Amino acid sequence: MSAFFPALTAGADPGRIAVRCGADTLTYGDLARAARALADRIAGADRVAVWATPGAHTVVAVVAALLAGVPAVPLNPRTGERELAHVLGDSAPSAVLAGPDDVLPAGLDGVPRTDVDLTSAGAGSGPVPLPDGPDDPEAPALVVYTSGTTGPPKGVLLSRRAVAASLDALAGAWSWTADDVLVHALPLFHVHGLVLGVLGPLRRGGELRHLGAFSVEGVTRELGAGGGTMLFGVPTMYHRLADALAGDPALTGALAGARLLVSGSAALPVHDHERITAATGRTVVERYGMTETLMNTSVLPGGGPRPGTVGVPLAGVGLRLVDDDGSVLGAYDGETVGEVQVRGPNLFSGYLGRPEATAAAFDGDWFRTGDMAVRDPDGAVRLVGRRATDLIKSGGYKIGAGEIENALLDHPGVLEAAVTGEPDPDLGERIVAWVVPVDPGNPPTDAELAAHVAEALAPHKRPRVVRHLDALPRNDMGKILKKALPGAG
Ligand code: MCA
Ligand code: AMP
Repeated sequence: MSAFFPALTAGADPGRIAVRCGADTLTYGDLARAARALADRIAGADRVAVWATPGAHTVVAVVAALLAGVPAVPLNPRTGERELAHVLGDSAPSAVLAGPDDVLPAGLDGVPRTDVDLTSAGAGSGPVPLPDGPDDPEAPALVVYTSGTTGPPKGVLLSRRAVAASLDALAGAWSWTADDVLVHALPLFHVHGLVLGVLGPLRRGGELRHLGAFSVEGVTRELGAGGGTMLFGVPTMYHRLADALAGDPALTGALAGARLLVSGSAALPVHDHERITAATGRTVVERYGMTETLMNTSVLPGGGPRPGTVGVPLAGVGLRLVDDDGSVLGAYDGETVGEVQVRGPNLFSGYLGRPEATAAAFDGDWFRTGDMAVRDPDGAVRLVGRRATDLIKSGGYKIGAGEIENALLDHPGVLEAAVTGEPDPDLGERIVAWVVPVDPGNPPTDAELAAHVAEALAPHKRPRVVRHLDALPRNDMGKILKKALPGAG
């Protein structure tokens, strides 16, 4: 019996498709058998890392960890050396779960490997007795790493309660059921792709089609003839779909035929909303969330298009706007700006090993999101900016300027470095590195600096633009004045 995944239980139809990723197809019966076998092998571990490639092995690994009650730490399979060392040192997993063909980097040499065996899926057809993890809903299910403004990423502890509450609130808002076939190509080491995109359909008893990598053709195929009913994506993906719509009737038909198109992780520009609606007649529904809070708000499907807003608080979520002086703002006037604070069963349990950072993130039981917003007269939340300018959202990934600056300063050719984000039509924001070279006559090339950051941290954190300066603008105290960078601010 699994209360977390009712569709994996003995009474549910084991022949129903749970997951299709590339060549791998798993029914609920297959998934139950493969996850059960793996859960038995990891039972009793304190924590396991998951080499989160975009495929069926990751799905089985995370389901097994939930069944065994062992917190899972998803790892970006493209993570660079420095970031991987940090995550492993911080989370101390007792094993790493990986596909049998995955080649793991040297940084994982000290962590025992457990292969995820999909073939155990085929070893039977009867009902599988399943463990259901701990009874305690507060037990951690996942530790997901997220960037802050300074320093290395922090591990966000997500309980079984938070994951279940957020998924069930979304199911209510979106009428998400076992009949839905969810299509997406999101990475499986962040909340969007893993919690919403994998645990979401499995908790409903529906189907997941993961594309492996995003492509217009893949979306067209799986949403169209493939029978997909829902699409999840970040704005960069919807921007690329909007670009492709004009000459592509098959894509137009596929999007028009979907029951629900959902965008999140960053703002979808109104222009892209409009292009998609004009071509397909469908409105893209935006929802607003955060690693620490899971999902907070959503536009309600069928309520009319609301480009530029992220909708209303989901069931169980308390949301308020707070002024700089700490006073609560009650105006629903579409003008009064305050920081978004949220509370509810969707919230995380704390940052792993960082009680001070956890305490600083809360005002009583309200979590300070750092997002600035207004409320429209109908209660819809309109995000207007972020409190911290040192957080960059690129391709839907949250990236701290400080972590890139530290990586750049490790390069022998870099004397000083500052990192900013600037608007980008495809990525939302692109990462710009401002660099003072050690030797102005022989500065490191842009490609060298991009590769250096990609190898230390992750490819999506690499600077897309490098600008050379003789010196960084600083105030009397020596602090870098990013707003004084040429053309910035
Ligand atoms: C290029 N590449 C490199 C380098 N240059 N690799 C190493 N070193 C270099 N110097 C490689 C990349 O690894 C990649 O390989 C390819 O070149 C293209 O890279 P890039 O241009 O960075 O990526 P892209 O193809 O443009 O990706 C766009 C994307 C991606 C698909 C939209 O940004 C994406 O998946 N975003 C999703 C982010 C997300 O899920 N955020 C959720 C967190 P290859 O082609 O082989 O891959 S937010 C969240 O969870 C909250 C709760 C929420 O609200 O959702
Ligand atoms: P992350 O910490 O990576 O989970 O990213 C969370 C942040 O993404 C939020 O604090 C917001 O700034 C941003 N975000 C998520 N969804 C949306 C959305 N629909 N519109 C605008 N920003 C969003």
